Amino acid sequence: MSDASDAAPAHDPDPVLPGSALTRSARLRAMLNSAPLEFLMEAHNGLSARIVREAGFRGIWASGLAISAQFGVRDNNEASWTQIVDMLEFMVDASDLPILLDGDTGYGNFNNLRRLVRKLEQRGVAGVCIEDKQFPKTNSFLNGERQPLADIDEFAGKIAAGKDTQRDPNFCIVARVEALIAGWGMEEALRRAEAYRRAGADAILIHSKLARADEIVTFAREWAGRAPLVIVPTRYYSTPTQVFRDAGVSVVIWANHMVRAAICAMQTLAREVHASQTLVNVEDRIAPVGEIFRLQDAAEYTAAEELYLSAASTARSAVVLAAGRGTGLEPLTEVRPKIMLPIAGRPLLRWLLDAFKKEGINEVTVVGGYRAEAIDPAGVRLLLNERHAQTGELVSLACALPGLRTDTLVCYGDLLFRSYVLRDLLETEADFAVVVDSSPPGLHNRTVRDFAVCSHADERELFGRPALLQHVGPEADGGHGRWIGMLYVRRTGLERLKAALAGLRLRADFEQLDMPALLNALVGDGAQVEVRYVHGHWRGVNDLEEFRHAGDFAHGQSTADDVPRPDAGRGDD
Ligand code: SPV
Ligand code: MG
Repeated sequence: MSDASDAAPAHDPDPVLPGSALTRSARLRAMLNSAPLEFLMEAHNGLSARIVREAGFRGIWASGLAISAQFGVRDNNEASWTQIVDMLEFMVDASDLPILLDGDTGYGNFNNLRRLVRKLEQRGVAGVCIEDKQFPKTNSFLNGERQPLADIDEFAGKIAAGKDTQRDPNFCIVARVEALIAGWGMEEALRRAEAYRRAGADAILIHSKLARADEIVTFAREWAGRAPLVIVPTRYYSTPTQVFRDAGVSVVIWANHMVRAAICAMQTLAREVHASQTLVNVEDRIAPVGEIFRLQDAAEYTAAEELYLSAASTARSAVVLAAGRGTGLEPLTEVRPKIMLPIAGRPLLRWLLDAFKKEGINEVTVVGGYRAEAIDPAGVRLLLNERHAQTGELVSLACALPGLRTDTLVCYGDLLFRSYVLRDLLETEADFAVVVDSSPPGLHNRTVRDFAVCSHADERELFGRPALLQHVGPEADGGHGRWIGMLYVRRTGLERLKAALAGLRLRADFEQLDMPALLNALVGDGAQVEVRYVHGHWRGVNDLEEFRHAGDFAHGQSTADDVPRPDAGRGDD
């Protein structure tokens, strides 16, 4: 059987509803056999199948006309039957509704139908409707009266072959009678319908091209409920639906209205955009891109990615803290935050993004605050610490924390550095790692709050013994260097980072706390924070003096060899 769940629950209040434990074929069968009038809506691809389901329909007509039209070909079996079946697979995946395929003539003789039935069952299609014409067919509304009908016995044999082939007892074969369309008259139509019923057809589709439902109603009266009746009121569309109910019809097919609606919408839009050469007039009248994502269930993908991909992921992200105005650069930060200061012709942020990209950090979150509107959002996720004027760095970090899933660099927004500084940091395998500059603190020309006390000093010639951070603070005594404003957190350390931040939140002064407080909390909590020593090769941009030198440094960065010279100190400019 085609669906995984075959058994009907003992008491199903509505066996036709999608999502019920019934298979799709069982639901289609129930629609055909139930007393109330049911409706199938046309769909022609995965997207339209999803839209039909969301509108509340309980079943889908996979129209031959509409599917060939969306391929841009004629309804003359120009699309191959396997192309149709491939499309059905998308439709089955996009919607849990039962699908009745408009299978034309079965794409050949009894043997072609047998293979079709097998393939449809395998793909979860609930049933097929075949019409008593000859392959290759043409649409019934195109010179319908000129079209030759199938031999009645040959067609009955085809139905029997299909019924004998199906494995799922609920798979439905609907026999479509074209005698009225072809002008053979009511008697022939009834004769054929009866022959097809006897051959095993689960329902009869009686087709008419008249603008009134008269011959359908007459047929239904004469037929007298010998098998479920299906109709396609494309031409007699103005007939009140109650007429079909009163006639005892089982299922009405709205056969081509989704593709016609799409054609109309696309023509209007294309003409208008072509004429006006702008999108501004149409944007609000069409589905937002987000609606496409919703219909594609993009959110499920994102969730699955987190579940299955993050463990093996080499993805890296960065959080850039750029909310504060800082002091020392007031004349330059009237209209923009520090991260947008031009350094050698480009905003500081662009230098950072370049450096990140080189190391495969593609997901960058910038937490802005002061003059955040001046931050160029291209290529970054921009978050806002609205209370930046009253709060410290940890409040900004907390804005970005919920979105973090991968290895993450937390970095100040006013940093320039040689690329090896970041590369070496990312090579550490510890959950937490920081960059500490071991060049003499005396060279720093401002009050520094982030001296680093480490387990041991920089042993520049003795590689292999990573130092661990012990404390960061303003006290130079005993310090082994200066933390430059970069913290790398492995994915495996994120929970601990979040816990440390949550712990700090309990402090009354949390809103004023900066990154050193977090580093100290991590260390205090027993986390090993590995130290990567550098000796210069980076710049902060904290005052006019530093700003003036930053341009030269950045220039050197883009042209210089990135390998550090062993004796190069902070004064490498
Ligand atoms: C279809 O939708 O392709 C049909 C119905 O076969 S009709 O076009 O009305 O013949
Ligand atoms: Mg058709």
